[in-house]
Amino acid sequence: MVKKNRNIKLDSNKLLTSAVVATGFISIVALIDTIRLNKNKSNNNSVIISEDKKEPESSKAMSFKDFAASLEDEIKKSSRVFIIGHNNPDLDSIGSAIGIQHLVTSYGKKAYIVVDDDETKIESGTKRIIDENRKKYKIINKNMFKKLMDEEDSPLLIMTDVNKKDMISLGDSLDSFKRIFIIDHHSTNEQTVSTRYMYINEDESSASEIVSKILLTKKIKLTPEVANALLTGISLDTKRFKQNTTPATHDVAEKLIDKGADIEYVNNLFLQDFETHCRIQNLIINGTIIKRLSESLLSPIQASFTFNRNNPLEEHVPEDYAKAADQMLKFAGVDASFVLGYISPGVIHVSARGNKKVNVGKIMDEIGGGGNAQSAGARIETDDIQKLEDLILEKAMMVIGSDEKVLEEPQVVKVKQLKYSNK
Ligand SMILES: [Mn+2]
Repeated sequence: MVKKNRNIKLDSNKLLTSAVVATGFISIVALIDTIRLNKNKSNNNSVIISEDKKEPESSKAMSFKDFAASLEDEIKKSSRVFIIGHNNPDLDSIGSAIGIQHLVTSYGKKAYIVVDDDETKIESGTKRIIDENRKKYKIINKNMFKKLMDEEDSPLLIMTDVNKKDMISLGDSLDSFKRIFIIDHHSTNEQTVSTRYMYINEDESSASEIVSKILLTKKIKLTPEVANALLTGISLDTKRFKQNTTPATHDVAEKLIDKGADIEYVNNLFLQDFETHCRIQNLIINGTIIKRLSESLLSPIQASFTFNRNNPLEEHVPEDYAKAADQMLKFAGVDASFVLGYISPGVIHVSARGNKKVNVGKIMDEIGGGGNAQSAGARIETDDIQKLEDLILEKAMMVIGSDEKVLEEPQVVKVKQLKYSNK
């Protein structure tokens, strides 16, 4: 899911600075879209078990069945189980956590889901699930978690939709767990929590699909609510069954519907609220320019560059930029979209999307971000958004120019301002 982006200081004198600050930000682009940045396919399709604490990747495989069996054994040995998804939870993170909560409680054990994020910043569908189910699924914050941990001798931790230390908010408490299970579909790196019990399979659509399979294999009776939560997670990470799906994904979805998942409920969670829609449209309309990056007459390459030019310092949540970039790519003639904006004073978030003609991952790499060919992002420290846009344009032309002749001066098309009158 996530590549840790290097956090670059944009020096006004030296734009191409390579001052890579080691303490990076995490690309929220990836979190929001749950796009697997720099996806390195694992070389096996099943469980990764690591005995070597330093190199979780160098691992050997174990069958899904054995993993599920170990999970069951360890849950049964525990009195309390804590479940945690990634920071800035999305529907897959919370959906899979709810599925695991259901698994644990069906063995007669207590399970708590830890969510310690600023609730005002949680994406609306996820927030709705949390609000509606806080009591039912024992969703607790970090303070409550610490209290419960103090009473516990040998707690069990289950991480879902995440495998990295820097993406969960347990801090030092992580060291208190002697037993940690990881259920995930994202690549691993040096931040990956070391444990014997990892099921990390990048070929799975979502953590919710994996959890559904565990529940179905164990023949755990599902409630319609749990089936809903799981189907929602799968829907998010497959972009509503448009990507990352296998026949097994559809099979699981069918079974969840059979257990009472309601498609209408799931669809409703994906509806955008009006306010968010207006913020995104405002961002697009107030500052998109479309620039031609290559001269080719038959198939010119064009990119849209968006930031709020009327109010460049305006701050948004990162998902606004990601959604705006998604939208801009849908217009005819746009082969790549770059949306820039502040997320806090002096910190700009960039969301980049490309079609098959433009590898935006390479372009974001050039400015210190990361991502895959079609979806990428960056976090840059700068107070000069215009300069950053110029830099992205320059890098975009450079990346494209590697096999195309580029225009000396990009063609600039300003999106017309809509004017309303009271007449
Ligand atoms: Mn996921």
